[in-house]
Amino acid sequence: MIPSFRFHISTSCGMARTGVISTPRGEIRTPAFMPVGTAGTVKAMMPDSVRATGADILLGNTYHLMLRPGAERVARLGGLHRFMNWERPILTDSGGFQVMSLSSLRKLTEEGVTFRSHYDGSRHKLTPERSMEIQRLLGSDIVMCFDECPALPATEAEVAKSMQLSMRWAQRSRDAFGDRPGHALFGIMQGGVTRDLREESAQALRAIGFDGYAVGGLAVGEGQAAMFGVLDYAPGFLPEDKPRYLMGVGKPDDIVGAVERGIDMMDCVLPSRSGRTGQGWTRRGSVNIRNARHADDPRPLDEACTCPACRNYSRAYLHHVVRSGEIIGSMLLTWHNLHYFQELMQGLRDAITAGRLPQFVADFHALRAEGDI
Ligand code: PRF
Ligand code: ZN
Repeated sequence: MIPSFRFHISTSCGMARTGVISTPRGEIRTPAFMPVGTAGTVKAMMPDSVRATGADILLGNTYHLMLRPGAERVARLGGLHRFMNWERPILTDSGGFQVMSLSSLRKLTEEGVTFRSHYDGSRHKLTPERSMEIQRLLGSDIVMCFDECPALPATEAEVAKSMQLSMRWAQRSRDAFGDRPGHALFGIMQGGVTRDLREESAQALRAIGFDGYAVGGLAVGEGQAAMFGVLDYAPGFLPEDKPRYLMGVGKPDDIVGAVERGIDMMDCVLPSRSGRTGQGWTRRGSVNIRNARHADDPRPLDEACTCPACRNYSRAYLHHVVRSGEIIGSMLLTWHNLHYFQELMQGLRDAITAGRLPQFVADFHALRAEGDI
């Protein structure tokens, strides 16, 4: 008997909730932050180190892995978990969003999307059916529906048309996914910043029925106020007893605001990508370690942080290795950033459990307002 995919909410505090998603590959504590392992690696980190930061689940990408090294090859090599040496849960994005942002010569039809690879210009096609097949070949634990995230700015009519296409693709994704015990399929809500379109999208997804529901189409340039505006109502359109995943978000203050509004899962390249350019995220905001003011500073990036970068190295050292383009600079800052993001999630979970989320949020903003040391 394969253990099933389940979501248990232990405590709610306003719209916010904390709980656990159980999968055959382990538990995911929610609210959860998923580090991005696009191409079968969280860049500059070993899997054990990613785990040591507190991550329960990683995100992988259909688009990148289908192009290189290829989904069939990964399957022959035992699946993505074994391939990248990460035995815990993996969520894979479905490819449509990455096709739109990365590839060239895209052609969108009712059937799906054809495009040229951003690596070598080769021609490829993605449909809901092929996306489900690729995510199955990879061995993904949480599979995302194939959707379209409209490029902004777009008119309301364009957003409506795109959302309705995504809902037809959601039904095709559901049909192609079939019944796979222990694996989950998440629907993706679209509809831009229009309340009626968000509600229509949620209704369509609920009628199909999914193991979890994502809020897509946000953090695409609308700004935090508009995003929070949508998050003030959108989670309420979704089933209360299923995980809600906000795709591609975000900065620490976006995460806190999303959790307050009922989001259970998030992913973002920010902590890893910005770590590779020398940007560190702390309780006091962000720090550019390349700045000359750090060159002689013997203090750690964050004196309260217990990550290896902060326990063992000075700002002066981090400044030196990042400026010198040394690989360890990327490694240490990525580790610190992921550690900080996971500590923030643990703080949110603890605050919800203790019924003191409003105080936690107030303290979070107060410390950031003070700024870096
Ligand atoms: N759809 C999918 N992946 C995504 C998004 C989306 O709308 C976003 C939007 N922020 C990020 N990643 N499939
Ligand atoms: Zn640290």
